[in-house]
Amino acid sequence: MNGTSTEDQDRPVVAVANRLPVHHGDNGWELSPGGLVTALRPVMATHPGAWVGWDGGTKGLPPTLPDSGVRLVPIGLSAAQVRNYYHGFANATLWPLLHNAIEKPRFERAWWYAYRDVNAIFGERAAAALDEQPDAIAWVHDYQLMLVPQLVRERRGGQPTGFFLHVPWPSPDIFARLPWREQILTGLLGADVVAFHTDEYRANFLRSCARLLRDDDIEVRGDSVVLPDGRAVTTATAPISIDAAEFTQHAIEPETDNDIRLLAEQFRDRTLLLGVDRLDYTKGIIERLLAVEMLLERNPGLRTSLSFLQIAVPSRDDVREYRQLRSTVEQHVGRINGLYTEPGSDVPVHYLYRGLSQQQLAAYYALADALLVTPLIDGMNLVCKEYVTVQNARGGSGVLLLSEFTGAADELPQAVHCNPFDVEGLSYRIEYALGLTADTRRAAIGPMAAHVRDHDVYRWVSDQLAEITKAAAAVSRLPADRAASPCRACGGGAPCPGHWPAAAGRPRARRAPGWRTPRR
Ligand code: ADQ
Repeated sequence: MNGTSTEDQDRPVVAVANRLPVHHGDNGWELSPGGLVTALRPVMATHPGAWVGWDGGTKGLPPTLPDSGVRLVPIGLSAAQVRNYYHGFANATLWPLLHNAIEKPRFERAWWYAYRDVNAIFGERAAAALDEQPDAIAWVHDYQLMLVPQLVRERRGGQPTGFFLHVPWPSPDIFARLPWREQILTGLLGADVVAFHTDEYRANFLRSCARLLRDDDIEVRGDSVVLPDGRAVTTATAPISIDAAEFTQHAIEPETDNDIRLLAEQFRDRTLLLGVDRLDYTKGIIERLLAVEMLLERNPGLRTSLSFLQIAVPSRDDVREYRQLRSTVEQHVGRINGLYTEPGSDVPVHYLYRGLSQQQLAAYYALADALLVTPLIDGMNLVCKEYVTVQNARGGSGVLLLSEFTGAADELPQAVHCNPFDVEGLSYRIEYALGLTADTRRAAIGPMAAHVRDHDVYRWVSDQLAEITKAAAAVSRLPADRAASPCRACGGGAPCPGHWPAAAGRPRARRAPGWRTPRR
């Protein structure tokens, strides 16, 4: 695979991600829910190494991940760092910016300084963990840590390093709004491979580099970014996936049968529509509720024969926009039920504000006649992959309504695609989906589940690690003075991302034939 040996595939991995994947639950230390954890858990099982991340303020963390030999490297942050780096720059600046500025990003210099400082701590701890496992691959994750690849390169020249972005990369016009845009790009270009869920995000990133680093001798050649020292950073499209075998197992275990029986009793004689999301303004939960409201308004008969259940996992309630979202969702649920509950009948909208186990989710997925995945923008969306897997495992005939603004829409063309910005249109799409015959729905679920099974998270991991190893090997074949990336502005020594954008008077790199600088 990609010219890499099995030995390369077995190298340990030092994962660097904002949060350590554990929390203290009812049964002691447990793995936390969430997209990134869901994705990385299998990596750590097959490539034991270390996981570097914020301890979330919890004390007494175990030294290793529950049920595995993966070493946990906890990073403690002060209250001010959490406020400014995490709630501020990560979640109120970068998150909205990278999601097409769907909420207005806030730009605060103090937040940026905190982001830089905290990334420096992560870079330092990651490098120390790598010093202990010199044959490991460094794999840095997500928008909270975009300066870390270059920081690791400064400390450990030649270190094979990958970066994966779990969220979208917007068009250069939007990314260019960020006052610290060059520093972010330069930080990422410390990696050997920078990977995205879709071709579109990757192309947006390349266009951002071409537009914003054009005065810095940085050239975009095909899918690579060539730095002034000749090192090429590979970009990759790698749609993330789920552990399909595990969800198939959850779908058929006796506990799930039991849960399904109880739920079937609760929703007896009702068609069940389901939404499962982190409570986030990108997920289109409000638009979904409004579409359900229109559906009930148009079809009085559905008020006693249809239930919509929204399961929302609490998220980022330290950020103003998230607190507002929660209260808006709850207002809509109350209003719709106030308007459309028939006397003596159950409410049409049910709302759970909590996390559930994968097995519990599987029961809901199995019972739901339709899953409504309606993000306004979503890097990938794993929930839809979980749903088709469970439905298929149980021979179900559920239907998937999927926003065309998710990364998953590229991979699941058999879903009923929808535009959540068109709320009325969305309500008609739901009606259309519910009107499909069971045979038509099964004919769609089958190929989608097969695609997810054949492109599961294990394949994603092994492809990514192979890509990183291959790209790093190509860099190591460069002449030593070029592979080390000495900073010309500082006059040699370690590479220095701070100086790329600022450096002046360096010789211009020759542009590749046919390469044109995009207009600003
Ligand atoms: P998220 O925005 O967190 O992830 P998503 O891909 O939907 O979104 O993953 C959510 C995960 O959390 C799923 O595995 C789901 O089962 C779980 N989950 C959701 N609601 C839950 C609940 N109430 N209880 C328990 N578990 C729940 C980010 C990006 C996504 C990208 C992932 C992975 O925003 O676009 O798909 O990373 O890269």
